[in-house]
Amino acid sequence: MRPTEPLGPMLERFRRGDRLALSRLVSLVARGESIEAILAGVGVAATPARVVSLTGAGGVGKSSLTGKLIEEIRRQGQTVAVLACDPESPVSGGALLGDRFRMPSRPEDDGVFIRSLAAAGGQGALARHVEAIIRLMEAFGFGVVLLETVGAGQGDTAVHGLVDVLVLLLQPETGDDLQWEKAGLLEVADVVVIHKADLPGAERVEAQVIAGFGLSHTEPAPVVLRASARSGAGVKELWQAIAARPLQRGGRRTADELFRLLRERLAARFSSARGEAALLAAEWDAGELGTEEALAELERMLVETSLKR
Ligand SMILES: Nc1nc2c(ncn2[C@@H]2O[C@H](COP(=O)(O)OP(=O)(O)OP(=O)(O)O)[C@@H](O)[C@H]2O)c(=O)[nH]1
Ligand SMILES: [Mg+2]
Repeated sequence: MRPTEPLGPMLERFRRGDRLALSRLVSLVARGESIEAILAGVGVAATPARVVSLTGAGGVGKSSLTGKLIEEIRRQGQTVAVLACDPESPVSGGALLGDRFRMPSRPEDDGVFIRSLAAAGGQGALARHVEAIIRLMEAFGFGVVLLETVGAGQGDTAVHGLVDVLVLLLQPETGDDLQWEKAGLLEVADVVVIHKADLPGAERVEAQVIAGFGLSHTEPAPVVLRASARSGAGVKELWQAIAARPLQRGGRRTADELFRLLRERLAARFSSARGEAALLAAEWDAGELGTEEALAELERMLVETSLKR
């Protein structure tokens, strides 16, 4: 094993604003090492950062738009840390190649810090590390933390609980509107961006999204706007919309969101169930047991196991 630098001096350098120390601490946290000791050492930020997630399907333009947002945020005189959270992609040298290409990396600008994170140890682990890494960024003094996340996975749901403003990116003509609705993301988004607005069909998607919101009554109402990283249109407006949201860590909450999480958890528990539940499922599968009967029985098991705890 590589000899590791002692934590004490590294924390000291972090507190003096040394970016190399910041980078090293991020690596330590991402590997899950002594998170508590590190966080105790960096302390709590005097001013909380505005933590924003950009979420959307692969290829919707999250990295490109993040690049544009970085420029806008810097124009407004604020500093920004970007964390690209990608549970799937292989990591090379601590950076996802694709993201490096599309985001401006500007070593000369101390106001920008870009880092890609992968999920060693699963998505739940990623979310836990991201929470700690956000705290590192805040303690270092960044005014804005942008998270790029891929969307509807369970790990992402956990990440959403860590942000103040959730931005959902959709694009014209891919038919993913339904997917987002199913994932409950449209409901929890603070800002919905119809991205690649230079392509045909953006207005139609925007109208659909707005019509969908007509049915819900969340406060404050989500913002829907069109933007294009390619032309730069809408980027300023997007940042204004993000900056105008109240700082609310954990973001918009709805009862539906909670029930959706419960459904996910139950599905996971039962899909790995052994014994009684698995037997029951097999009987249902074989047609020996009706659906109502099977559900009632599962419900009974659930209540019994929770009473036993
Ligand atoms: N027409 C158009 N294409 C865009 C725009 N922004 C990005 N693209 C293209 O969309 C593709 C994906 O862009 P990325 O920024 O990598 O998208 P991403 O969501 O970060 O992708 P992943 O990180 O792989 O999930 C690239 O080929 C971009 O050139 C835009 O505003 N208009
Ligand atoms: Mg990307």
